[in-house]
Amino acid sequence: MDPPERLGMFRVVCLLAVFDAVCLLDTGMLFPRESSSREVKELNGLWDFRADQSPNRNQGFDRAWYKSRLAETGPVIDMPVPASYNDITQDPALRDFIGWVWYEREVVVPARWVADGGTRVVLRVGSAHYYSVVWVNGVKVTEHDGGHLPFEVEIGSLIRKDPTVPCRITIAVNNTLTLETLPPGTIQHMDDRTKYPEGFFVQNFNFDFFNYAGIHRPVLLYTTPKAYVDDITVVTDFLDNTGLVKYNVSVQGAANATLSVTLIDKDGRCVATSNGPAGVLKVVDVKLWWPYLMHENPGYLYSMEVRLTAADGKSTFEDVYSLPVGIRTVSVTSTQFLINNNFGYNRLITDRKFCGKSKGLDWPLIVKDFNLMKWLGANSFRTSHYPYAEEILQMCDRHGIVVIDECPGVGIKDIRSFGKASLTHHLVVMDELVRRDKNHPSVVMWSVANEPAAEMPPAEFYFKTLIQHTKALDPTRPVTYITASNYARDKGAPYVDVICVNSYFSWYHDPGHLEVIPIQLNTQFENWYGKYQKPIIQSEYGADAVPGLHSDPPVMFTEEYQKVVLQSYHNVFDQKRKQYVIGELIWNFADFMTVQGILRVVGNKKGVFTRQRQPKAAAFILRERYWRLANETGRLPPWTKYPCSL
Ligand code: BDP
Repeated sequence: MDPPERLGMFRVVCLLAVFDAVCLLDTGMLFPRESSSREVKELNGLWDFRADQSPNRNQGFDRAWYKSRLAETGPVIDMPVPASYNDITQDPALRDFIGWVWYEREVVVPARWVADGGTRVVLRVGSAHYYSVVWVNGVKVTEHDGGHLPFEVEIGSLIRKDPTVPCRITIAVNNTLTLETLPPGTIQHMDDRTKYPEGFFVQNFNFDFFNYAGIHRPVLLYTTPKAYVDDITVVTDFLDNTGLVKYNVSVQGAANATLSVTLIDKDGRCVATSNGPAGVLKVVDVKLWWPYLMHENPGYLYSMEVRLTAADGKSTFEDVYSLPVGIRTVSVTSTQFLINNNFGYNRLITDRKFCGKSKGLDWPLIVKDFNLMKWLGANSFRTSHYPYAEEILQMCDRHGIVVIDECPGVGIKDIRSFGKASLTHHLVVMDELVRRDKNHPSVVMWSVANEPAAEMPPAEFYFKTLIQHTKALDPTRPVTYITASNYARDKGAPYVDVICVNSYFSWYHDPGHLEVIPIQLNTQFENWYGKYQKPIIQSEYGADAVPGLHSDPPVMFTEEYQKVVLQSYHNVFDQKRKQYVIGELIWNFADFMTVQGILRVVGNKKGVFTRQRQPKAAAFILRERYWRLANETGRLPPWTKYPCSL
């Protein structure tokens, strides 16, 4: 039975239409997968690398380093891809480098890719921070603005020009942040020669993590036929025990293509079929996608196989793409967040950064972090403060980890970053984010920013536009931003679906006074709910703890203090989760690196795990709590009861 308060505001719209066409991007960005018609060649490994240390950082462009091998125009070092370059050497100048760095690699392209003019060869960069320009054999092929989302370009005709030449890929990446980048920043030149050396400048920004840079996610070549599946959008629903998968497929390279769509379950059985570019697949006895610890079989995925056939008079093309699909619904009421019409209290939410030594995609670390999350009994996280790799979202789909997908809108504090150019770029970033992540069942909400200066007058127009645009892009998911503003002055809050609020009582406010937490946290919740009547997530709370520092009674920076802060917050959550508090996200999953400053001792120490992923005392408090909350649902089979053997 549907609960009466299920207004289903997102569901209703989603039955009417698969996402609206307000997106300004004209192509899809499907994750590159191998199939009978597609091949993938990873270009990960060692690339040649040089940072442009010239005073204006422009020598590489002035001397056209892309025109010949990088090693011919100066010294190069080995640089792993994917990885941040900052911590790879012992050189502080490279760690703190600001400006253009150059990567280059030669690739052997399979002869049949070159020979077959009916094959598209696509060069794809998973992400490079921040601005990238790409050349193939000295010819500029694309550029991309933004540090955490993929971009790609077709290079088939270029490599066919002279098949005897190896394919030389050059990528220049600039990590400079300006008032109009996302996140924003400013460059400050220090011209007082009595204090600073010639040419001294710094990058300023208002966020609390090291501005790691470089090619952070896989670079690869993949093929498709000339006529191909360019994009797929799925929206899912269910009625009783029938699942509904509404789909839309867009095709490029053929005016007329035949499409057949098959939905296959985990055992390889075909459960539904359809034809044509749009339709609804009906799945009898549906197995819904459930979050971890909300069901005994979480993260159930079907596979949707899209098969395209097209002819251009001379040749016939066949393309096959398989998309994992989880069937679930998401809806929000004034007090609840429902997945499949069930209120699970988004409890167990924790927060984390998949960020060890750098920001580069790191499989051992990712798998370790998923194991730690499951050990804790956590079932979700926020991608603070930028989109994570698609590979991580795929893990979330499979393991039933619920995600608030956050764009890189962090540190928007300067009034000049609320201008037209910033907003235009922010809208494009949301387009790119939704285009990339729209089909992940794990993604249940979009977050357009973290702690912007939402009290400033331009914030109202800025966030109204941004949130309405995101809702039009995807009417099936709620939209939020993470606030630290005062409830009475927050200009964007009327437009969000869920209030997400960060607070650090007894840390940044009243440091050392643990006794203020109950009253201040209560007041925080009453004020926000009283004003907006929307469900609330505590999207950050915590305290720094230097591992191994102890004190009883607790003092700041000890493991005991961190424990008591968390416990004091939890006591209030336990009252408020009976009303309208729908989730709790500790800050942070693991310690992480920041810029150097008087508030940070080798990085931010609010992790409940160290950077090496060892638990602090607080991790055991969370584990106890998360499993207890999970058990309270009464929905778990006995073998998951805590304490359990994992
Ligand atoms: C919050 C920010 C987060 C910081 C945290 C802190 O959202 O990025 O790391 O404060 O200071 O306000 O630890």
